[in-house]
Amino acid sequence: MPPDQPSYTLRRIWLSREEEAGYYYGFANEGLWPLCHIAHVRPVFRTTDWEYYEAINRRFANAVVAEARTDDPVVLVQDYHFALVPRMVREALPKATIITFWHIPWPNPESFGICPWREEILEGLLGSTILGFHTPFHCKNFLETVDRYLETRIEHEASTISYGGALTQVESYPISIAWPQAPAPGAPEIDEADTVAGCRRTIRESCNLPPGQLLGIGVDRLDYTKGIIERFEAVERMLELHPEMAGRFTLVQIAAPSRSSLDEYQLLETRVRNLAERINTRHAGAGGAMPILLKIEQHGAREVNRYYRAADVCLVTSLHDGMNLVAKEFIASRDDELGVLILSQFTGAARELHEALIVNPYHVEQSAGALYRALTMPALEQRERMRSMRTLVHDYNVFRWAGHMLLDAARLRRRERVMTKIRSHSRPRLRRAASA
Ligand code: ADQ
Repeated sequence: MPPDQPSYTLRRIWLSREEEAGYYYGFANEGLWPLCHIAHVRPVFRTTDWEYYEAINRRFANAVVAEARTDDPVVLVQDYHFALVPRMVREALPKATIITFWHIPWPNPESFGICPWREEILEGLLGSTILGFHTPFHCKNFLETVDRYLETRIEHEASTISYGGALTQVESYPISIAWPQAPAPGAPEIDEADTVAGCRRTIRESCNLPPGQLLGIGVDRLDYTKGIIERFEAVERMLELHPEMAGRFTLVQIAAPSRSSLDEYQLLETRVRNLAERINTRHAGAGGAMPILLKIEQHGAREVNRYYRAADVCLVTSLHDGMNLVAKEFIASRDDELGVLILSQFTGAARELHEALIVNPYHVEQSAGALYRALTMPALEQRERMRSMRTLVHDYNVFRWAGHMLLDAARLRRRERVMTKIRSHSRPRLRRAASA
């Protein structure tokens, strides 16, 4: 991959329909996903799903072991679909350096304790050399969970867990995005349609909105953790408090269908559609411009970027989110240094993007107030905030994220090699001392 410029090999692992239903939709997405997010959706745990989860984790681990060319490879395991893989790989390749990154939040010990296979999940993850989360808070929750349910030695200062003679380093590595490349000197200018002015014009035209329409944008997978209902309610409340905005403001919500074979997600889609319709009926402006334009479909990255650049405000109102990359993509897209980010305090991104308008999405009045403030914010203040956030996202991009994990892994590998050497030097001396 990629086919036109091959630089790495992708090995695909096949699942049957039943395996996909039990392992992916079942244990991972009806069990672990709601378990780790505080969104008040009950996790569902079924023994059959767990059995599929174990079996599929084993299949992936076996594939990794079969691909290994040395007895100490560096293995990167990603996300909650593979909690058991680190231990399984470790058993076959004891000298491997295994980096695991958990992309979603880690809950507190009480919440995690609901999982009937909590010990197995923890033991699985502790097969890792390094276990990464987005925020120090998720690391702290993990350490406390391990402390509650397993017999281990935890060094809080070093953030390490010693279990069964092996050490796991638990660290925070806030993920980010690839900063957009500036055109190379001499390269053709970007299309007019991709300039901020071009995006503002064409997106409004394609949405049948007047040229001066104030535009909000929401981009999410259609997931109950993303706070789409709460976002629509905030729009409605803002229009009630500021009726002069009716017809002048539209929120374009781009929602990618996700996990739609699960009841909870079908229910959410119906609720989202109905609420948008109700708000549009009640608050349509005199000119006919709707407050909410709902597009339940996957868009290309270039098109999403055009929406970001066309918007006056981007709304990220997740009820809980490991990081949230939409917030960072919006910032990266705004080389004009304008536009306002409204950001939920329950995202990992809120730990870094302090110049966003931070809101509690459960508090509809507060979000409505932030939306009005964003729409009336002077350009000077928008610039100050945007400039500061752009510096941060530019500097802490996804390459830094990967680089930090790899540097830590290299440091631990070096330390392990030195310790092995010291042990092999001191063994003969110990034997001599014993025989003397
Ligand atoms: P997600 O829950 O998927 O990721 P997020 O970080 O926002 O959430 O990433 C979503 C990505 O999908 C973004 O790149 C966005 O542009 C894209 N996207 C969303 N809707 C789209 C649409 N309709 N059309 C096209 N693209 C769309 C999980 C965790 C997050 C964590 C990431 C990365 O839940 O908390 O930030 O992993 O670790």
